[in-house]
Amino acid sequence: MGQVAVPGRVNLIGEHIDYHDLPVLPMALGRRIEVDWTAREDAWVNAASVGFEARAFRLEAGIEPWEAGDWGNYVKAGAVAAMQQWRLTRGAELRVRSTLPAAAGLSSSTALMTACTLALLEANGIQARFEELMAVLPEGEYFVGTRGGGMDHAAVLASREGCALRVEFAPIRVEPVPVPSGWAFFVADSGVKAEKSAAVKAQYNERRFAGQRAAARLGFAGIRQALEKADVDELRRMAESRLEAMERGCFLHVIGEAQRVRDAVRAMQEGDAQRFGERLNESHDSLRNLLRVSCAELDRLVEAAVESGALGARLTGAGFGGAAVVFCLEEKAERVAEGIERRFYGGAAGTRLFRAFPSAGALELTARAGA
Ligand code: NG1
Repeated sequence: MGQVAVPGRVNLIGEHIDYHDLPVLPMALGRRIEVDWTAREDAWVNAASVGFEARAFRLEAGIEPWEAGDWGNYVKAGAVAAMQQWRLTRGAELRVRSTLPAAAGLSSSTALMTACTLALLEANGIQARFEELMAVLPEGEYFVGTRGGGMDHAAVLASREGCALRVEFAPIRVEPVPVPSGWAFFVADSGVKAEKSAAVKAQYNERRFAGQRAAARLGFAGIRQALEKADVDELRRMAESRLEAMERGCFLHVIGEAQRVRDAVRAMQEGDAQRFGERLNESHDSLRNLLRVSCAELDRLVEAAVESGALGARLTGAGFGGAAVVFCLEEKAERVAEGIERRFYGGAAGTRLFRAFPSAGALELTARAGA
């Protein structure tokens, strides 16, 4: 018997660039998914979660997903990911609990999948290292249909309390960046569900492939390689003259966002709140105008936050609904929250607006539990 806990995450900056292997800056939340596990003698996995129908399957080669949108697919995805790298001989009883809202851009699906992977590994007596997990988890998510990047898995596993996490890809490398005291973050739900298992999936994948095609058309192996080989202004000129609208928008967003992440990390290290906020605002503009993944409600929410005294605000996660991340100084936090409630929610926001404190990832939580 045992328990694993995997938090959700909020991405501070670096949106839709992880799948181009460019660095991002998320942080883990205090809200999490917990899975109690009991190992079984046979290969069956029985998964239960309050409010959902129980699911059961066997650990064997060629596991097939249930219908699209079925919560059990994340449990299967967790199992499939683990089986890529390790031999699992025992199934488990899994009981899932969550304080993390679903489809709000907070990585609840990644947290669930990752928690199931960790629970099944523990039930089999296997201790996995971060790099080993990162080699299978992002790909495992493809089981539910999203060709995502590795940001969410890295953030929910390796975040440290009090820090944001700078994540580099290929090879994977993480660096905790302490959040200066006096800085405050909120997560605000737009109320528009961003169900990645449904129609949004195709739109997300389309952005990814358009970016790759853009790089290829300009003669580069990828956007990261383009940034390594050419200067940004030169790339902008090439994009303007040689790419059609969709590819151009995706390409320009990605190269701009990569620069903003670099500057935002420096601003955080230097405690420059004004500059950090500006990069967040620019990121939202780019997601809305170039990548086109925002929606009217998210735009209104971001505007309400800035009008209420936030230094920066932007949609967070894949977009198409979900949540915004709001950044302000601690001394203004109460006023900003009140302003957002009045301007956007038209009264008390309830659970739709909450403070996001930089929290520990699953690995730190496990280490603490074992200490
Ligand atoms: P969300 O939708 O917030 O889980 C998705 C991807 C990320 C990243 C962001 C956009 C998955 C599991 N997550 O995040 O890797 O690409 O969109 O920055 O695919």
